[in-house]
Amino acid sequence: MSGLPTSGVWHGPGRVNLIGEHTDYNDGLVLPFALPQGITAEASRRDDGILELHSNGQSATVPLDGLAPGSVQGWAAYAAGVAGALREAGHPVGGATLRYSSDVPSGSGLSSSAALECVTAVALNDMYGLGLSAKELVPFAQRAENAYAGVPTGVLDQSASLLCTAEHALLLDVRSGLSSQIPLELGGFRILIVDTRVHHALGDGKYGERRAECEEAARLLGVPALRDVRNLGEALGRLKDPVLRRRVKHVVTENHRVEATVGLLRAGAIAEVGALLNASHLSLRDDYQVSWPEADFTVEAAVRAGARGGRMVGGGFGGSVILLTRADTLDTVRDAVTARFATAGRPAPDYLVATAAPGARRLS
Ligand code: GAF
Repeated sequence: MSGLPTSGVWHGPGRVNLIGEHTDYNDGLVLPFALPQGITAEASRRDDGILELHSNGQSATVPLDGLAPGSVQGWAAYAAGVAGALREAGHPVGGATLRYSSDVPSGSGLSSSAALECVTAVALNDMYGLGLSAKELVPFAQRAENAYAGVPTGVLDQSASLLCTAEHALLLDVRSGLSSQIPLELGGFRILIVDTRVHHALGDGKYGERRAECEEAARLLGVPALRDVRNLGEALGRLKDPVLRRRVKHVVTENHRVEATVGLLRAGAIAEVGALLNASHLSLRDDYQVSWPEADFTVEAAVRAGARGGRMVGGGFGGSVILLTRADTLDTVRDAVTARFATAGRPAPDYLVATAAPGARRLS
């Protein structure tokens, strides 16, 4: 145990996905970046086999013996699940006390759950000297979410929280697991996050329904995943179900939009990314059908007020929108969106100017 930190402070960031939505579980491409906002854990190791978790005035005491999928409920399952997944794989994780504090709102589509998993993963990895790399921690955080919390997500959020670096977006090819860091040079532009304050939950069935539709379409097309569709026109011609045709169209075109965005970022052409964000939003609204009214009118009002583009982020049915806008039109765009919410009789949204921050790590 010598040389290992037995206590300290760790941080797991939330994320926004610049583009590449609902592509991860189709073996495709995603392009997220980590936010400075996230979950911080004050943690200390203890050797009595107990995980003691504290967050937001709530506490959970989890005996590690007997920890299994389904044995812990609610928010604590996301954290305890990481310890459970590590132990299942034979990693010698004993007890710990973790006190979490968060500045990323839950249900806002900014991945507070992945932040919770990933801060727990890095803290346990360091305190127990497991020697796992950030990339090696990703499947444990994902298993916590899928098996222990029972939410059937892909790997986007955990990869973003663990693998992102400051001032870069992470281009991840989910099938190969290969990733590259793409400089996110905004120049005179800003990315504004609009939390529409419509609560989103991935466990409510609609997310799982989309996944099942994609799997069914891939099966009918005879490909391992929708990532493998080479000729969209031909694939659409072979599918009879109009719903499945829409889902396929979104996934195939969204993967291309990720590649196009990366090309534009590499060319220093951030302004041109706006059109791809708009196209992604329309595809998520009309073909994937996961948008919600507040997201739609946010993008419309922002573009009318001068934003270059915008789109809903995350699983959908609530959460946040990102807008790409010139720094000198930020206030105009924000005011136009706020006014649009008032016209619709909705409570004003919350705003955050996004910057690309480092992934999960020890702070002290
Ligand atoms: C949620 C999921 F957790 C991700 O895995 C991803 O599928 C995303 O929705 C949609 O792109 O954030």
